[in-house]
Amino acid sequence: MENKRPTVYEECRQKGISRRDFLKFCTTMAALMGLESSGVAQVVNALETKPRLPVIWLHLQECTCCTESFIRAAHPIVATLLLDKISLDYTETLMAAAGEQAEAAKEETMKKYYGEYLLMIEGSIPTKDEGYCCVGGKSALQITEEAAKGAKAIIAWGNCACAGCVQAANPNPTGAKAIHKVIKGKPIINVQGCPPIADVMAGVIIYMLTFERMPQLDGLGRPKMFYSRRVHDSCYRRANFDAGLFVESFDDENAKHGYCLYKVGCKGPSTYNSCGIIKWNEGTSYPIQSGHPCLGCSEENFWDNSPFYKRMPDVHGFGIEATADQIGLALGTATAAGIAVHAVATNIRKKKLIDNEEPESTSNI
Ligand code: SF4
Ligand code: SF3
Ligand code: F3S
Repeated sequence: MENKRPTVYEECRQKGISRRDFLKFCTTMAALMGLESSGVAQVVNALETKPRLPVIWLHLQECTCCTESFIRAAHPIVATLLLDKISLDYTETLMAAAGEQAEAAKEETMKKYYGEYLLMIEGSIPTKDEGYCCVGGKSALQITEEAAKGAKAIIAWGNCACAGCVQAANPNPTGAKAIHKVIKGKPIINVQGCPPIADVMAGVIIYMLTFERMPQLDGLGRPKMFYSRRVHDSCYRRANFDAGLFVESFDDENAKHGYCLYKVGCKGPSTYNSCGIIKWNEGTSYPIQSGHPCLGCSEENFWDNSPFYKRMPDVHGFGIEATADQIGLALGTATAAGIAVHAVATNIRKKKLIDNEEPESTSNI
């Protein structure tokens, strides 16, 4: 019989969070998830009536950037609320316990909440040698398999856990693999980005708590509510792209004017993420707004796909490379044709992703 645990709202109140701030938080979260106004009531109701989710957060081969992002969540109470309320029953970075005590806390959570806890994983699994990334005498693979057994669902944080990130870059010396390549038979959500946006991370957790099911995922396992649009589609420099106004080098006049960064390597046209909409650091900015091209950090193999500061090579399915030159020379038909090709190619690619969506992606967990 489950002990009577306080609801998220009760815990908020105990922490001194006002009803007003609590409601504001619920509204923000519902808006981020793209819910209708009735969705706000569902979020409020869930947080008022349900206890926090038990969580085990594993750190495998990674740099901790996802944790860093998460604890800097935009809404002032997100970090407090989630860090306390989802209860990081086990996370090597943030928990006070260490060594055997920490291992004992993990064992206890796995036993006590068997079948109920969310397993959050930051980092890739090295498969070349068991000695890489050992914790408490166990290999990363062993640790993950053990923790996955009793997990209700797995959230893979960041490009490391979703696709291997920098460790998997050629020549991938540790044989780094994404979680979904190794763990089978469990629902896995890939929350992509290097790191993912804090509010996106929070939104996924709140969604799971509210609806008790997996969010809809795209063909790469990413929640559609945050990854269905290209960075290019919400980019405030897009008008410059369309007008053929490009930065040619980082110190030129065009850069000062805030022209499009496509020619200096921007991967926005092939990258699905919410950066242009949600942004970072309390909605302050994101790479492109800081004058830096999108590196495509929410896509698989982004370290190897192409050099960061060179315009995209002939990425399969995209037809804009040649057009970028033509646009500058002759606006008009070339531009229109290029953009049309671009749009069609992108839609085809996106359609494929949607068609490939795994059936269990909307299932209850
Ligand atoms: Fe924005 Fe990059 Fe697209 Fe240019 S190429 S409009 S900078 S996303
Ligand atoms: Fe990884 Fe790219 Fe940082 Fe989140 S996601 S740990 S490197
Ligand atoms: Fe990553 Fe591009 Fe956003 S580099 S943070 S997906 S703008």
